[in-house]
Amino acid sequence: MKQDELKQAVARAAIDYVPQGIIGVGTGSTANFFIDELATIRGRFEAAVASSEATAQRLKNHGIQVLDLNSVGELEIYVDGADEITRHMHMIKGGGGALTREKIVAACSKKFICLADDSKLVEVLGKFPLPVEVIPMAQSHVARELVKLGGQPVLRTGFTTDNGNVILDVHNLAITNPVELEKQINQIVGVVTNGLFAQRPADILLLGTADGVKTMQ
Ligand code: ABF
Repeated sequence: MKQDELKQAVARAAIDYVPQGIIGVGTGSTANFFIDELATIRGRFEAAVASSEATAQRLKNHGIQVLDLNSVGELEIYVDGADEITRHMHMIKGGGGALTREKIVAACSKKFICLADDSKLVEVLGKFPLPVEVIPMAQSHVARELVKLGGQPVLRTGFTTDNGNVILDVHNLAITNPVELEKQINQIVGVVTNGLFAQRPADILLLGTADGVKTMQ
């Protein structure tokens, strides 16, 4: 099966988890498949909260109401993809640059449902460069601090986040303790968020494989 077919299969499987109320919706190509599936059950749920401008636009294009996070209470579910995920449900996210809003919406949700094809399941996180969103004036400072942690930060050129910040993609990190590293990087002054989702891991992983969708929790 092609990767897109696996993404589509997990997106379809995620529909079973959609509650009647308001849904948190992620960003990226897998999340886009999910948005397209949501469009087929419009009316079965109330509205959505988007983790990026791109997601908000795609939802609206399908006629799905998009609400501001500050106008709603806790969400039942947040559905999003990942760049890497382990069996412990720790993830690297942010390849699409939406990590900060993704982490915020995930934090406001009772359940995080991660959609991934099986190429994303890894033993140890870090082969995918870890995205770190940084306030522009702190870019050099944060880069030096990331080098001290053993990484090789590379500025994502020509890219500005929805929040007006820059992204440093950190290569060559051996992420053996994701919970600790997530905290350490967040303590660097000038860092807005890093793409480790370990302190608040996924609750359910819908994994697309050649043998069908596997549910892990
Ligand atoms: C979002 O989309 C991001 O956190 C992650 O970087 C990316 C995954 O992209 P795709 O679904 O296109 O592989 O989930």
